[in-house]
Amino acid sequence: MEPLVLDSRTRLLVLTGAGVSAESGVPTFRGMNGLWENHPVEAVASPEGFDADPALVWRFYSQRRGGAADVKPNPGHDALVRWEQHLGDRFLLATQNVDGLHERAGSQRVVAMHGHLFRTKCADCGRKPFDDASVHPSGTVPRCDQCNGRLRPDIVWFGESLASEDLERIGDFIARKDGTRLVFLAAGTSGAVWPAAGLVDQVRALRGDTWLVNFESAANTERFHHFVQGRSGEVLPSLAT
Ligand code: BJW
Ligand code: ZN
Repeated sequence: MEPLVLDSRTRLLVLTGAGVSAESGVPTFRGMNGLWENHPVEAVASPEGFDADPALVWRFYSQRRGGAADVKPNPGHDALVRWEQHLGDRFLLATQNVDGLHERAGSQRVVAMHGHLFRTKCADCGRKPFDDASVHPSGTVPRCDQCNGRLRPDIVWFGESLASEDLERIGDFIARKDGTRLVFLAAGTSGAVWPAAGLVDQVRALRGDTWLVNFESAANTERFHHFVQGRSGEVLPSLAT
C-alpha cells in the first residue's frame, strides 16, 4: 500500500466521526441503529424534537454527558495530536464528534462542526453558549437566566446550519494557495451526514489526495482514492510516514 506521506509540502485536513471515539467507549450513531430508547435519533436531535418534548431531549443529552465524562482518548486521537505537532498550521482537524475527546487528547487546531456536548445555549435569546456538564435526567428543562427561555445543548441538530465560521475555516484550509499539496483523511464516519460527507468532493475538485480509514465501508467510500479498512485506533498510529 502507498503510504500517507506527511512531508513539508503537505497540508492535511482530517475529518473524524463517531468511529474514532468508539474505542474510547462512546457509542456510534449507526451502532445504536439510529435509535435511542426506540426514538429515532432525528426525534431527539432536531429542533422539531426539542419543541415537541424538550425534557426527552435533555434526558438523551444528560445520558450522553454522563457517558462521555468518564471516557479517555484512545491511540487514534493520540496519532492525530502527533500529526498536528509535526505539520503545525498545515494541519486542520474537522470533527463531527461533540464529546471533546480530541481537545482532551491535546489537538489544538480543531473545528467542532457539530457543536459541543458540554456546552449549553439558550434556544430563544442570543446569550453566548457556556460550558456546562450538568445533567437533567428527571423530566426537567433548564431555563435561561436572561430571558427565561429554554436552554438546550450547543449541538448542531438535523436541519440546522453549521456555524458559518466553522465552514469558512474548513473551506479556507481546503482552498489555501501556498504551494502545499492538499491531503484529506476521513476516519470513523459513515459518510451519510451532510455537509461533512461532501468534503471529499470539495477536496477532489482541487485535485487533493483522499483517504478513508473506517471499520466498514462508508456511504461514500468510492469517492476516496484510498480506503484502509480497520479500527482507527489501530490503523492511524502506523499509517503516516
Ligand atoms: C469505526 C470504528 C472504529 C465504528 N474505527 N471506524 C444533502 C443531501 C441529503 C441530506 C442533506 C444534505 N444536506 C443536508 C442534509 C440534511 C442533513 C443530513 O445530512 N441528513 C442525512 C441523514 C441524509 N444534514 C443536516 O441537517 C445538517 N445541516 C445542514 O446541512 O443545514 C443546512 C440544510 C438543512 C436541511 C436541508 C438542507 C440543508 C446538520 C447535520 C448535523 C448532524 N448532527 C448529528 C446529531 C447531533 C449530534 C449529537 O447529538 O451528537 O451529528 S447527526 C449524527 O451523525 C451526529 C454525527 O456527528 C453525525 C455523523 O455520524 P458519524 O460520525 O458518521 O457516525 P456514524 O455512527 O454514522 O458512523 C460511524 C462509522 O464509524 C461507521 O461507518 C462505523 O463502521 C465506523 N466505525 N467503529 C473506525 N473503531
Ligand atoms: Zn435566553
